[in-house]
Amino acid sequence: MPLPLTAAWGRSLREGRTSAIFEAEYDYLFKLLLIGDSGVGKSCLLLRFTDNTYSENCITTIGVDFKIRTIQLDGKTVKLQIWDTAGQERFSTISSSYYRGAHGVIFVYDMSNPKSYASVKRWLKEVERYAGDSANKLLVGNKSDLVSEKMVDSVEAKKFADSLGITFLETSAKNASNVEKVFLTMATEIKNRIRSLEFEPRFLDAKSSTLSATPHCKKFPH
Ligand SMILES: Nc1nc2c(ncn2[C@@H]2O[C@H](COP(=O)(O)OP(=O)(O)O)[C@@H](O)[C@H]2O)c(=O)[nH]1
Ligand SMILES: [Mg+2]
Repeated sequence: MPLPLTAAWGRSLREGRTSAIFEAEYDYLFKLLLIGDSGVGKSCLLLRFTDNTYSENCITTIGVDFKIRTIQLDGKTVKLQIWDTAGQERFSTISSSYYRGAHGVIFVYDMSNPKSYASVKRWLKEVERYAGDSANKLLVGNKSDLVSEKMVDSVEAKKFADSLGITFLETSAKNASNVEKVFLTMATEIKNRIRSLEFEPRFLDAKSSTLSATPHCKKFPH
């Protein structure tokens, strides 16, 4: 019966569980977060990546926690579960459960808005507090199409990202520039981190509690 099955799948995904029936669908499931000030374009980036659409009013999150897109990476099927806020960032009241179990966090600022760039430091602290320091991070300067309104220097942002040891990319959800690259880079970096853990059995043991908190990152051994 396709309908009840689909409903059950949606419910179990929402509850952070996956039905055994569906496990064969992918090799990896990564939980990614989009974080940053309100208005920087998080929802538009998500919609561009998952639906390849853009509108001036990208409110994706009414009643929806996340969107999914499955990609292929080095012959593996990687399911990206990408969480977007429902606008709570306006009030700095993102629930700690939003961060839980995240494999990767994408920090977004608006290149035409220096305040949103300054806020990244605050969002970094939030993430370190709630998601732990094991999640991969990536810095994104969005709205690169607004060339004449650019207020945040790319060299400065790149230096900041380098100081954190993370990748920096400039995107435009509007004209789709670099949007694929952001998510593919993030997925590749997470996959590489997880693979390096697999080759370090002692480290795996020591970190077993961290790994068990993220049960979906790897469904099948190679
Ligand atoms: N010019 C331009 N505007 C954008 C871009 N991405 C988002 N916007 C606009 O910025 C506003 C806020 O976008 P939204 O995705 O809702 O931001 P969020 O609050 O971070 O989710 C909307 O009016 C979008 O149309 C972009 O790449 N270029
Ligand atoms: Mg939004």
